[in-house]
Parts: sequence; structure tokens; C-alpha cells
Amino acid sequence: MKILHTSDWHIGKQLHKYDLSPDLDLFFEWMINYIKSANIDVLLISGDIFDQANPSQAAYKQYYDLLKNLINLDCKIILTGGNHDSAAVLNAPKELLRSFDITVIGGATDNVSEMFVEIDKNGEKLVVAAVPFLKDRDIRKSVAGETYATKIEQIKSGLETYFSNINRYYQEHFSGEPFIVMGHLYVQGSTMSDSERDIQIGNQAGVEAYMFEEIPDYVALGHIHKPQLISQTQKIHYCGSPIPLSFSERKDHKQINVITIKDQAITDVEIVPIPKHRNLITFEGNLQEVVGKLEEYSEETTLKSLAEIMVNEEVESIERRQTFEELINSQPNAHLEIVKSRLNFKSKIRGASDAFAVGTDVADVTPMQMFEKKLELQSGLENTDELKLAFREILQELNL
Ligand SMILES: [Mn+2]
Repeated sequence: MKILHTSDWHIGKQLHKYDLSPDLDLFFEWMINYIKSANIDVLLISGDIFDQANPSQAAYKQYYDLLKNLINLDCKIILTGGNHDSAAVLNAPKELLRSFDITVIGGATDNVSEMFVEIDKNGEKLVVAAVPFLKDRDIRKSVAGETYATKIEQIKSGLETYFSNINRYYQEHFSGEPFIVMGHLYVQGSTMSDSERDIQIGNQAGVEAYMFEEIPDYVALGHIHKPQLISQTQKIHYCGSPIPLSFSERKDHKQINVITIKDQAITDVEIVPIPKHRNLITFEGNLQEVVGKLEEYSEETTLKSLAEIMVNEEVESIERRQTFEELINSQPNAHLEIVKSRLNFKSKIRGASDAFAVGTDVADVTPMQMFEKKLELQSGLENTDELKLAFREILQELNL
């Protein structure tokens, strides 16, 4: 039996307003051909199917077009919700999709048994615990007045208990059969990029690999976009996103993982590289350097290269600002499109103490004001509104 592990498709994703659906279309086409040629029996998608909780109509269309192409392949499909997904959105067509041999687990079910899928193909068996992203309320009983540290500890131990229950259920009902656990969470030791939305408060709630107790034969993780092996002995893998979703992933080699089961045991985990169809590039330097690098670039790929421009100049000046604006707006190279740009002046005010009017006492500045100021000073940040919202949530949770 052969199993394909993928995750973090983020259907509907835009990179700084640039539509990445052609990238996903090419990946889906390639994946379907791979499933056919390699005779894949099971397809696992470990969360973040969509980029948004409320996907656009175009995103829905891309999703259903893909499912339509997949259902003819004699391949069992199991997909789970990630932190970007709305459980209700994924679950809405759950019963309809079940009749096409597609199992959807949008959110954690009250009864653990509902997340277990047993597959029996030509006498070869497999048990999959399709654990989706676990929300705070799935794993933690909140207590009024608790501290930040207590919360982190509770989330950690909540996750440990949850996965331990999954293991117990497996042992009680399916012991001896090959066992794969899916999950969408941060496991400590993994390297993150810029495009994962933090699951819990910071990364500190990340669990450690030992929590899986060496009971699953393979752990199929999602959430981290950079493909990586967390534990060789326990076979804990992040397959990563199939396409780069942020500039920090520009050097990643994207992959799918293919697991082979023979005689009731995993005999092979193959890392299969995904063909690259688009370059993401960063041009950094002073204005003159960046202009030169932009002119030089001549690589051609299936899809136009997307560029991030980071200009660092010593002294602030209106002329430099104008030249920079003109450069960005002129889109000077036909081989690429500038989608993200940032202009930094070294001589600008830097510290928070310089940021407020002279005479302002730090004691008069609220944490929220301080945070907003910090964002202001950190020019070129994306999602500042989201960051503000998230920060406000933390403040509220901490009663500050
Ligand atoms: Mn993701």
C-alpha cells in the first residue's frame, strides 16, 4: 500500500495580493499524474486546505475541481482542517464527499472514534487517526486569572493528553495494524517561515516529539511550511507546503512524502521533490545596487518570477523616496513582477523611547500604543491589522 502525505495547500492564497492559484493548479496536475503513475492508494492532507476561513468562490472552485479529478483515481482521500480552515466550511459537504470515499475531519470530534479511519486494500491494512488542528477549547479547560506561563503549560499538557488518548484508542481497537497519526500543530525543533499563523500564543506551546510515544508508525504533520524530518526513529515528518507561500520559503525544496507499507509494516518513506514553476527572489541593497540586480535578472520559468525589493539607504531623502516609488511602479523587468517592497533609512528614529513626543513618560503609554508604534517603526510589515488584533487578544486574555 502506498500513501501520499501532503499539507498546507492554502487554496486561495495571495502573495502580497498576487494570486497563487496557477502555482497550485500546476502542483495539482503533477500530483494527480503522480498518484496515477505511482499507484498511490491513500492521499493524506494534514490541514490548511484553504488559506482563509471563508474561502473565495474561486478557491472553492479550485478545490472542487481538484476533488472531481481525484475521485476517479481509486485513491482514498483523508483531509483535515488546519488553523487557517473553518471546521464548519470543510465539514459542510462532508456527507456528500463520504460517498466519494473522501473523509473530511474539519475539526476535532467529541468522540475520538470518529477521527479513526481503517483502510483495507487487497488484504493490506492501515489505520489513520485524522487529527485536525486542535483549538484551545479542544484541549484546555480555561481557568480565570491564570498566568501566561500556566496557559502555555496547560496547552502543552492538553495536547499530550489528547494524543495519548489517540494512541490508547488505537491500542485498544487496532493494535498490530500499521498506524499513521495526522496532526496540524507546532512540534518543537521545527524551523518556521513567515507564512504560518501561530497556533497558540507564540511558539512556546510547541510540544515535543516524545509526546507521540513511539506508538504511531508514521506521524503526518502539517502547519510548518518548510519540509522537515522531526524524528527519524519515530518517523515524524512535516511534508511542508507544496508551493512557497512567503519569501522566506524561497529557497525551500518543496516535496511530498510517499510511505510504503508492506506486510503490515512501513518499509519506506520516500521524499519526492515537487517540480518548481516559479521563482521567488529577494533583491537587497542600496537603490543603485537594487536597480542593477533588477536589470540583470533574466531567468525564465513557467510562471513569472515574483520579487521582493528591500532597499537600504543611509540618509532619508524625498528624492530617494520618489526614485524608489518610480522604480517599483515601473516594473522594470519583464521577467519578474515586484510584489513586495520596502525602503529603509538607517538614520531614522529607531528606539521606542525616540518614537513618542519629547517629554512623554513611558508610564503614560499603554502596551497597545507601544505595540502600534513598534509596528510603525518596522516599515514594510504585512498584516499589521492582524498583528494588532492578535496583540489586543493577548492583552485581553492577560487582562492588561
Ligand atoms: Mn499552513
